[in-house]
Amino acid sequence: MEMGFYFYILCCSLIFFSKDSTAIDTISVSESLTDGMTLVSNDGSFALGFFFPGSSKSRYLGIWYHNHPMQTVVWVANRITPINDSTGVLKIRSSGKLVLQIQNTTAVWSANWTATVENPVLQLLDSGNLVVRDGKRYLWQSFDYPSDTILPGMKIGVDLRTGFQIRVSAWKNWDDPSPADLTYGVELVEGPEMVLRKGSEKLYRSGLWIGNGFSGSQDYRANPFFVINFVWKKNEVYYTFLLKNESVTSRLVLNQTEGVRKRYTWNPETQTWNLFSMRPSDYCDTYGVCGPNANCENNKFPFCQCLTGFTPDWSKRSSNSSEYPGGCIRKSDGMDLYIRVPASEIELKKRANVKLAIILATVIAALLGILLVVCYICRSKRKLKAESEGNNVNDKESEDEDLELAIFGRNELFSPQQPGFLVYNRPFGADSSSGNDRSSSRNEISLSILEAR
Ligand SMILES: *[C@@H]1O[C@H](CO)[C@@H](O)[C@H](O)[C@H]1NC(C)=O
Ligand SMILES: *[C@@H]1O[C@H](CO)[C@@H](O)[C@H](O)[C@H]1NC(C)=O
Ligand SMILES: *[C@@H]1O[C@H](CO)[C@@H](O)[C@H](O)[C@H]1NC(C)=O
Ligand SMILES: *[C@@H]1O[C@H](CO)[C@@H](O)[C@H](O)[C@H]1NC(C)=O
Ligand SMILES: *[C@@H]1O[C@H](CO)[C@@H](O)[C@H](O)[C@H]1NC(C)=O
Ligand SMILES: CC(=O)N[C@H]1CO[C@H](CO)[C@@H](O)[C@@H]1O
Repeated sequence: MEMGFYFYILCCSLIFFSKDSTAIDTISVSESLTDGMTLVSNDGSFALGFFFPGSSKSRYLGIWYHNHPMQTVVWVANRITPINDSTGVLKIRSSGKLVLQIQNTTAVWSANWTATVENPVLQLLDSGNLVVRDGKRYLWQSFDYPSDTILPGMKIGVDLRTGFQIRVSAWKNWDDPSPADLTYGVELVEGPEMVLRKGSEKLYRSGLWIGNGFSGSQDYRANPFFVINFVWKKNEVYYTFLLKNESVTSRLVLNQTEGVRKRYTWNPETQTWNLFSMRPSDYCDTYGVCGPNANCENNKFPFCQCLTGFTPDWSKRSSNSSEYPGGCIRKSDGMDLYIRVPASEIELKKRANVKLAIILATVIAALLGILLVVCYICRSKRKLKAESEGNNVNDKESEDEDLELAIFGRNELFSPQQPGFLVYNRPFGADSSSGNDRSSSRNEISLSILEAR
């Protein structure tokens, strides 16, 4: 009986204390939010109020997690206009305009729009989104003007009709929330992807979206905390993420000092943030770190490995290190073998002359055989020559790769005037019809098979 009574008292007091009796999540036109007051979202997740960042004496209006032991600010209104005293007041005008004033007059920050409004209110939602709404219509939301943090449900992207971009930008430092040059957002250049920039320099790119993750960060796919979504529609392209379990929240934040984008997940048991991921996470995540024609491989040393057939470009070596040259260039020795087949024409006339196709196949096989023999002889000669000159010939692997058989489906050569086959052999430099991507000093044997008209 007594136990029951105490249990009842305990429950009542828990309910009483857990519901902050003064907590409000909405202010209307006649009300205001002064320094010292907070607006708390309905479920108690987030608070809006004035705060001092780090050891700074300046005050800012911001949003932070309400129930966390340490204040983690996720949004700042007056990022570039700090307030020096405690006279800051946030008001919503009858026009719907949001103003942050000091000393009753000077506006240090405002948010406005052109739509006409009837009864606007300011509300802090459970998601951490501060909205001005007129009935059910949202006129303005802080999620459209993020600071350094991406919260679940926030859309980071581009409105393709207006060009309006939503990007996050890091705080200058722990004491100063003004925007630094480290930014993160969607970029559309090579297909939409997430790009982290320091000024104009690309530090990290996610790779393209491949349905359930980005090609550059596949480790995200099967995590227990959140799902990432990347939406590319006619009108908009954006990145967002949603929580799998609301009590295990997650946030993405930029850090200017470290030049990284970090993801944290909340640990409700220890009441601390756990670092989930960091980009760039290692040497190879840094965009373009190896220069052209090279792969970055974290488990190799040096990290930068030239593609097969390429050699380090020592002329562009970084002044810092001999290990990571400024990319790779094509090896100057070697030989390519190309067989150009006007496949479309063969396809078109197949019905007309099946016999010819059979003959062609036979002839191709025969020519291939001859060419292989020729190549073998050439290579043997080259080897002999190299050996006699004392050159390094133990590069067996790349030599094997040099014997490429590339069959081109398009006819880049002149149109045949009469039936027959044409085989010709000439130095690479003499051919202007060859693809520009093959600019090298290699010799090229082109074999063109032309068909009867
Ligand atoms: C706060 O003080 C700094 C330095 O004294 C000044 O530059 C700045 O304009 C002041 N800000 C406001 C909002 O008065
Ligand atoms: C601010 O202005 C209002 C009306 O203009 C006035 O009633 C109020 O006393 C002023 N407050 C301060 C602190 O000056
Ligand atoms: C960025 O990281 C540094 C080093 O870990 C830390 O001291 C600093 O507080 C971080 N900056 C912000 C704005 O959190
Ligand atoms: C959500 O996380 C909390 C805390 O870790 C856990 O107690 C709860 O069971 C989880 N809920 C679901 C549906 O997984
Ligand atoms: C050279 O190395 C130093 C120290 O490792 C680093 O701070 C600097 O940014 C590097 N410079 C270049 C051009 O890579
Ligand atoms: C966010 C926004 O649109 N702010 C505008 C509010 O109105 C003032 C004055 O008309 C503009 O200067 C702001 O750019």
